[in-house]
Amino acid sequence: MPSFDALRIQDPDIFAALQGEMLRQREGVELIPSENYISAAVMEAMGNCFNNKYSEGYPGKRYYGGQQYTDVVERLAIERAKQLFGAGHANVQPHAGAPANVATYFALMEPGDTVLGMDLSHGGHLTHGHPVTYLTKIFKFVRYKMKDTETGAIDYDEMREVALREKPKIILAGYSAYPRQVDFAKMKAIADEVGAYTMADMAHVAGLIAGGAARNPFDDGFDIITTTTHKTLRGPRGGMIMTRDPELGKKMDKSVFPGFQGGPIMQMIAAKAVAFGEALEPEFKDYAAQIVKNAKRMAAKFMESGAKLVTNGTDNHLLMIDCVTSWGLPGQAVETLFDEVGITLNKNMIPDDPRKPMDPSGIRMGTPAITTRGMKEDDMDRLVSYMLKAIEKREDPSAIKALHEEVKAFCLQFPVPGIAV
Ligand code: DSN
Repeated sequence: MPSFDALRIQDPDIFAALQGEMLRQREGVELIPSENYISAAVMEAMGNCFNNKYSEGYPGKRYYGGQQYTDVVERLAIERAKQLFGAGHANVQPHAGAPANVATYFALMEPGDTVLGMDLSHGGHLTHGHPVTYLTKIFKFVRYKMKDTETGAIDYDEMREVALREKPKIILAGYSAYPRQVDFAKMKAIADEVGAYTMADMAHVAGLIAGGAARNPFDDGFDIITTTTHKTLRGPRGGMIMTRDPELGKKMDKSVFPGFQGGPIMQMIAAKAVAFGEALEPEFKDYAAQIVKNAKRMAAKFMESGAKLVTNGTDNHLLMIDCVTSWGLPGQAVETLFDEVGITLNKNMIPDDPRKPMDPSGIRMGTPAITTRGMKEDDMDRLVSYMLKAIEKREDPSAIKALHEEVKAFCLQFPVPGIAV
């Protein structure tokens, strides 16, 4: 674990902020479903002299000398990623999930071409064609949705109709606020009918796939998987693109570099390799399974209390609560209230939300980070009771303060990997 001795002496302001963040992470409950805690080994791999090296190109074919060790780490990251996901080709250089998606779009499409992805209020992501992104100036994005928000079933008939009409180049699966499993085989059949590529942005569930707790889109014939590496996969912040098709692999490599990015961030690639090594260990399967058990238990407890969950439950790591229907409060009010008791989650749009993205009706929460800390089903009961108590006592400042102390004492029983304060 880094000692931070040099930082403490040289830059006390930054050290103080870092120390504050370490305490915040230890004393609070992290329920943002896209966050997690990395191990000490991953942390060490991402803060070191690999930062000093330029390595444009790929192992064995670089534009700069001195690549004896960078090639070792990038090759290891690639090989481990391929093994984890059953991929034939992996590009581990994308700096984050958005660049991985953008590079994939440019590898497969010409300006003006169409992507068919999930409606954004039904769980799609900004990079799946939100009008605020530059992507929509270049490509056309059309939508499918859930047929039934009570079950989360996707409307595959509508998807097929839109695909036949719009002739998309890419049919896109993968979501940042969707609690259910997807029928990749159905999507692949529709894509084959219209000659589209299939792309799965698996950022949220990559760790579940790697750990065998969610279906791998490659097993249903998907062409491309993109992902971040820092969510359920529990690695450093970063992105990755994988395929089983060697020709598509060449296109992806060209698109990432030189098409879109410059020098790879080699210390993050080293950290990706370490995280993938951890995910190949048998314990990772237990972790992935426990994430889902914890989320299901949390969902069941909320529903028992009368809260309204989007899709009435979950199959993965996250749940979405309609706060307006459940408690007569908008998502922002609930996010702020839970912050006051040391429970962090995020406000979120619910399907066809009548409210605005900055003031939506719902919240989104998930179990990856708390599962990494070692929490199990009984602890979910405890957390749900804290959240319901916060709602009940929201007008009583002393009760909220006392609850915050209780949450803190509870959290301190669960060590955070990579943080010693
Ligand atoms: N920001 C991520 C999330 O929270 O889901 C997606 O990029």
